[in-house]
This record gives sequence, C-alpha cells and structure tokens, in this order.
Amino acid sequence: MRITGLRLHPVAVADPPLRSSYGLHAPYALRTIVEIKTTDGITGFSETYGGDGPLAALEAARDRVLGMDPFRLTGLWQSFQRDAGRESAGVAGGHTQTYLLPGENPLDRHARTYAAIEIACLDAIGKALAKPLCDVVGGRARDAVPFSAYLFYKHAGGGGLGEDEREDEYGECLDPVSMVRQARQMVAAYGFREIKLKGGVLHPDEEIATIKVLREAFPSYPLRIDPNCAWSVATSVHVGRSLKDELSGGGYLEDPTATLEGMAEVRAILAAHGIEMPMASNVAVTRFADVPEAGRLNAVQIVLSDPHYWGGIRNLQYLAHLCEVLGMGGSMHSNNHLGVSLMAMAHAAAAAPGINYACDTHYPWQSAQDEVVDGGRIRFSDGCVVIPDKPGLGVELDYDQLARGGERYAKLPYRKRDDEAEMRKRVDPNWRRVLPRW
Ligand code: GKR
Ligand code: MG
Repeated sequence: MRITGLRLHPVAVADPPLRSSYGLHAPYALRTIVEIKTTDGITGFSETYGGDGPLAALEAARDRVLGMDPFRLTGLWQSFQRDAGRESAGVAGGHTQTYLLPGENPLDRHARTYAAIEIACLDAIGKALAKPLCDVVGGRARDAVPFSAYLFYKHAGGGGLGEDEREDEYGECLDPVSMVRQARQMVAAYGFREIKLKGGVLHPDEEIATIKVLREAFPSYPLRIDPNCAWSVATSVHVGRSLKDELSGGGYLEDPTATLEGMAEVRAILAAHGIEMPMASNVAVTRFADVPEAGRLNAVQIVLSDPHYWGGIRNLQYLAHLCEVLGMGGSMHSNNHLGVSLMAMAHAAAAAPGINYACDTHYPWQSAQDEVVDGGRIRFSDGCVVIPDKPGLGVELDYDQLARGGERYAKLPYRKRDDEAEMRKRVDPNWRRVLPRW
C-alpha cells in the first residue's frame, strides 16, 4: 500500500466565549481535517490544530508523505525528529516556550505534524485490515474510554457570528452557583463521572468556592482544577490547603504554577503540611525528556498526554508506559475538537493501559452544526466513548459538512488562535496574560 493523495481541509467551528488564563476563546475555533488516499483505494482521516501554521507544516510534509507506505511510520517519525533536532538549536527559551497555547509551541511543531499523518495512516491501516485502530496498535486495554466534564467560566453567548450565531446552551457562568448549573447540565447530557474546572480566571478564593459547591453538588465525583499556571507558588499552596479534601479521592491539582521547579515546591510545601496533593501537568511536561525530570523533582504525579502534540497514538502508548514505569498516572489533555479527533483520543486511551484517569474533552462545547463526521455527533454512554466495532477510527466524513466548515473558515479574518487578543477585543482593552496573576 502507498499513499497517493493528501488533502487538507481547514475548518472553523463555532466556540462559546470560554475563559482561561490564556484569555478568551474566539467565536470560532480553527481545525484541520487531514485525508490520505492509498493505492488500495482506502481513505484515512485525522484531525489536528487549525490555521496557517499547522496547514503550512502539513503542506511542507506533502513530498515525504506522497508515495510513502503507511505501515512505515517509524521512518516518518525519524525524519520529523531529524527536522526537530536541526531546529532545536535555534529555538530560544527552552521551556518558557511551553507556556504558549497548546498547538502554538514551536518545540512540538514536528510532533504535531507527524501525529496528523500518523493517525490518518493508522486509520487507513485499520480499514485495510478491517480492524479498529486501537487493535491495530497492539490491542485495547478497555472497550469504553471515560471522559470528564470539562467546565469553563464563560461569558454569555454560544459562539459563531452574525447569522451563524449559536444558541447559548450553558448561559453565562462567572460564579460558583452558575458553575454548578453548568456541571449538572453537562453531566445530565453526557453521563460524565469526573469533573474538571478550568480555573485561573476569577480570584482564587472564588475558584476555591466554586470547587466547594461542586463538591456539595457531586459528593462522589473526583474533582480537578487547572488554572494553566495563573498562580504563584504561595497562591497554589493556599488553594491546595483550602481544597485538600475536595481534590482528594481521584482528583488533582493541574498546572497551578509555572515550571517543574514551581510545581515541585508546591507539592513539597503541601506535603510538609501533611497534604499528599496529586499534581498533574500538560504545561510543564510536554516532551519525553520532561517526564523523568518531573519524577526526579517529584513535581508531577499525573501526566496529561495528548496524541495531537505528543507525536501520535503510538507515542502516546510509549508515554503512558513510561508514566507507569515511573509510578505516575496518565490522563489526557484536550483542545476544541470535532469527532475525528475525539475518536483518535478514544482509540489512543483504549490502547494505553497507563491512561488511568478520565480524559479531558472540549467536545460538549461544540455543536452538531459543525460536526464533520458522517452521521453526526459522537455519542457518549455514561461519560464514555465506546470503541465502535468498525475499522480504523470508526468514522467517515460528511463532505457537505466539511465544505460548510471550510466556508466558515474562508470568511474569518484570523488564521491563528489568539485568546489574549480576543480578551482585549471583547472584555478588557488593557488585558494581558500575566503569569502568575495571583
Ligand atoms: O481551551 O482554554 C482552553 C484550555 O485552557 C486549553 O487551551 C488548554 O490547553 O485544556 C487545556 C489544558 O488543560 O490546559
Ligand atoms: Mg491543563
């Protein structure tokens, strides 16, 4: 089998005005749907970050993808690794780069591009062998993958612009009470059994109060909070001490502060107060080399993997295994995404036994109007995505929907996610991302 065609479909997906320490989500998130064709007449799909940067990187890979045998993934990975190696000397700032938005970090640019090709190849291989993708990469550890309810503080609005403005399903949520309403609504719709709150938006005491009311409303649910490094070490310790009971029992404190050293300090101070707080990260740990270092410093106990920027599904399996070897847990990070990406995440987690926490997903924030998967939105059953008994990822594309996504994309004036600019435009003209903010 050889790859004979590579098609890249940029799409725009309506997104509500969600807040984080990065700023504010724009009315549309950008994604790219990748399609490969093979000599056997098989089409493989994947979904990755959107906008000019990811598109140009994929376009630049066209020559090495065309003619390639989709089974020969190791060679492709090595060629991207060589590119990354050549560039690394020129990338200034090392780890400081990781505080950029996921999908914008130059350090994992090649891993992201490779991942988009790898997943499409694995989808094609699954179709060629008539096997689900997770079984092609060694077999599944689970048939159903649990996801968590990913709560966001948000302004009023459902995303989209003008005539394309969407219904505001969850309403404005800028205080603890409305957040409980959001959680109840999302749990009722999807059956999630774990909850993650995106923090770093309101004063930390308001966010502490939010977790406390969520605990009252969901007494048995593991709870997590992730302010994306918005807090100093002292504030992180304050939050950890205030929420020592609420975040125990399967929950965790995710990226409260910047750098592995900062995370290690928070963990050590909390331990000195008798609090064994599990710390998770998708910001301080973004490369394989970070994982042993995070263990050595005792900075991170749970690594959030992500096939989109950790170099695809097989690298995610290696990562989950490395975490197990080092005595760490595994979870999964998410950005805005459609069903192709959700299925890739589900297959990856199914085939990686070390992913032992419910995965994140932004999926509830997107709507059926934007879904490009044939047959519409992926369904959840009791908070899980069940691995379908279908080859590859188990989904086909709806090309009319894809074309609509492309039309929305063509009309947009921006080609890059910029939450800071959006925040200045819609909420506060003087807003800047400051770390730590509190
Ligand atoms: O969508 O604003 C967001 C999130 O903050 C996202 O960009 C993060 O990458 O979900 C992510 C996280 O866990 O850090
Ligand atoms: Mg995070």
